[in-house]
Amino acid sequence: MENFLVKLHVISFMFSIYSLPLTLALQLGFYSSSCPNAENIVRQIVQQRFNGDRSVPAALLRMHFHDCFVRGCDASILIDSTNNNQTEKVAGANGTVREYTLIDQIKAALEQSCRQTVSCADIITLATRDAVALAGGPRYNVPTGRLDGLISRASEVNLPGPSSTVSQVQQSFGARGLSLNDMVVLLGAHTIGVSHCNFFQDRLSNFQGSGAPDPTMDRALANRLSGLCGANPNANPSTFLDQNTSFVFDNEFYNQIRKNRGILKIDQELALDTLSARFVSSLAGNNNLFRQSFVNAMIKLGNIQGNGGEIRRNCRRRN
Ligand code: HEM
Ligand SMILES: *[C@@H]1O[C@H](CO)[C@@H](O)[C@H](O)[C@H]1NC(C)=O
Ligand SMILES: *[C@@H]1O[C@H](CO)[C@@H](O)[C@H](O)[C@H]1NC(C)=O
Ligand SMILES: CC(=O)N[C@H]1CO[C@H](CO)[C@@H](O)[C@@H]1O
Repeated sequence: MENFLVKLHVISFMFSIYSLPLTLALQLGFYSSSCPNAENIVRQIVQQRFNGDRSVPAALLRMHFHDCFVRGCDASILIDSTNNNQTEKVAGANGTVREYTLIDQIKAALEQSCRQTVSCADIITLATRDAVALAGGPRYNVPTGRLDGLISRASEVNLPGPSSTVSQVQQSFGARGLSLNDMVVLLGAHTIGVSHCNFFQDRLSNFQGSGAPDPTMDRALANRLSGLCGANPNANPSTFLDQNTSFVFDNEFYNQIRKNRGILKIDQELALDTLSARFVSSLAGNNNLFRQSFVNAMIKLGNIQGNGGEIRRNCRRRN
């Protein structure tokens, strides 16, 4: 197996010289013969962890997004920094990505059952899929067969920020094969989880030097957040991205932003920018549309190809 993967990597390197991507097509049930229990093992451990902490689905969704947007879905986000390497994990945007130890725990269980067979990139993908269902979102089948990347560099983390415009974010998603519709749907992941004050504090007072809060934020919400963030600025507190059904994976996020109750500037802009407003309004009125579109968009997100070359034994470092 190891030799096979080394050869694949060499072939993939040769191809990359001619800049032809080596496409290893992902498939449903990739591990059904090599590790028949793989998907069950992942699901059980995610379920256990979820039973103790309902915020786990949000953590995994964000991890999956951050992984796939940098070098494709190749678990590059999991590599620990060393003295020589500042890896993706330590880039500012990744500072609050969490649940790395859950991935370690799943990996350890899989290594026990099927040595060096299931990639860390697939673990993130499967665990995220299971977590979405646990939060009340759709259940879906997701293709597997990803390889783990050999490279992880903090300097390559180039994710859109919370103050990006809809058009900037559209470009960033477009560069990865995701449409404007996919983008609006994927940002619906903000129906669960939290943001820390540092990502939205600029909206609460003296927004863009105006001496007042961001006029696109509901006044009562701005006052409340100002109290929250101002009371203990050093602690950088957090608040729910969906202020209504904060733990439920539903389309309520879209209704909230239509009521000027978006927390991040980019979330609020989705409802206001003419590029995205019509998508927001149809998603706000139709939870089934959101669920179905989310599945399609997640599969596209998960298909962003890395150029991974191995199955890591430990998700935190190359073999
Ligand atoms: C323009 C694109 C996006 C921007 C600028 C953005 C920005 C952010 C920011 C600033 C936070 C707060 C992090 C913290 O304070 O800990 C956050 C949280 C989150 N993001 Fe995004 N995000 C984007 C797209 C996405 C996508 C595509 C997904 C998943 C499909 C996603 C899933 C999440 C989740 C679930 C959380 C909550 C994390 C937690 O509770 O730990 N985001 N995002
Ligand atoms: C770490 O740095 C070395 C040399 O700077 C490089 O060869 C190696 O690929 C890096 N490792 C990762 C995981 O990026
Ligand atoms: C919260 O969401 C429910 C539906 O899930 C809705 O009926 C209600 O109006 C919402 N409340 C607020 C304050 O937005
Ligand atoms: C967990 C982690 O590595 N956090 C880092 C995120 O990025 C900031 C800024 O680069 C660092 O200070 C954190 O240590």
